[in-house]
Amino acid sequence: MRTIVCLLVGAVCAANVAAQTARINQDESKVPEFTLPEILVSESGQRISTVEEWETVRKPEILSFFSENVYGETPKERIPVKWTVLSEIGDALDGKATFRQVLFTFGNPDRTVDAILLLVIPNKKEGPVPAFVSYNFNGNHSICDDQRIYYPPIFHKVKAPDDISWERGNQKSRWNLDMIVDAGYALATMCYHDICPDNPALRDCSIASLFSGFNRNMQDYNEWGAIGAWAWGLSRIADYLETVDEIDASRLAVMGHSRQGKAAIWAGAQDERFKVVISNESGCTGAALSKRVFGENLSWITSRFGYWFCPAYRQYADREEALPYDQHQLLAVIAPRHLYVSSAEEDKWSDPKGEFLAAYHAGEVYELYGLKGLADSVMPEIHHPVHCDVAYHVRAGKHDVTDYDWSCYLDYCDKYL
Ligand code: GTR
Repeated sequence: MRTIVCLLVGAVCAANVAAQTARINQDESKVPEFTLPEILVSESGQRISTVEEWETVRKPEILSFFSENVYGETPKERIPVKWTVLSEIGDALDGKATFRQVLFTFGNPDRTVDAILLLVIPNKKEGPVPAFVSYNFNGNHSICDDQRIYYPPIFHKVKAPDDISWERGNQKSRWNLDMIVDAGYALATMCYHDICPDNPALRDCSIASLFSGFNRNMQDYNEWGAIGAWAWGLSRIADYLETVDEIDASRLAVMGHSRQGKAAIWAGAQDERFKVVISNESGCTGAALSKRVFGENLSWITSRFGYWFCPAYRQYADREEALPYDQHQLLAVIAPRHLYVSSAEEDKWSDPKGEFLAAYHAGEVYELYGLKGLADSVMPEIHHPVHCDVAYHVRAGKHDVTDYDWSCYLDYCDKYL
């Protein structure tokens, strides 16, 4: 009997997935006609033509839409944090770098959440260095082979027993530490599950649980989801970096891949300490325009990953045409700080063209500041990065972070950070 029920449930789930997959469009000729919401016209119809109008009228409107309807409101309450240096490894990367591992203990003694930051600092430097702030997916120990890197505190709760991607060094191809350090940059990285496990059943272990009025089941319309919590955590890393002598905290770049690209954009939109915001293939509800309904769409993302967003966001599932805002407006909020959007040719799920177009249209606000957006509305060719104040590249290959991506980010940061 039990087997039959399981089989039936399995068949229904598979049918649902198949039905949803069928609704995923990856054919450019089937992109619906749409009008892109105006960046420079306010809700009351006022045309925005100065930086002052932008900053006082339009930018706050855009930020409130995204916080009330998409990612949820970031609580203002201050959560106490204690930083404890766990280890200092001066001879990392063949003596080129220092690895400092810092335990962040959030909360009060009766209820805490732990996270470990790995700070990679170049040993050769003349003064404080700029830093990339970026989460890793599978633990600090997955970004390089060094045996001395600790596993994340949340490790045993989130790791599936047979998941080899959690092995030491397993994700090192995404983190060319030599390249970053040789270019004179530090890297501050943390496992994103430490801040908020990417599993709604573990919401009790996330930093969200430390705030007063914590709601385990996320019933409030505007309550922040996991992306909001991850973005909050990126800002807490920035708080710490402001106290580190070797880091120039006026030169921080926040970078994220995929779901972490979404979090990096949301963090960059809210926290002006991030001077460069880099979205690596962030796709749906990241850099890509939702109204194109190409690749991952709102029905899919809110049913699979509803807990990333506030409950209000579901009202737009299958109703992209009803969205009063789109992602180009969120990207524009980052101006006049620097913005880099990148795509991978084979990553249709993330809609490379939609990512490019959002970055292109965000340029309107950069121009208001006298800066340069992407000049051409036609996507550049593969491996032809465009580095204006807004930057974009598309590379060959799949959804991933590669040395090519990093080399482009480093070139861009050398110029603008
Ligand atoms: C996918 C999800 C995307 C993207 C990606 C990732 O399954 O549909 O929105 O975030 O995961 O984070 O790797």
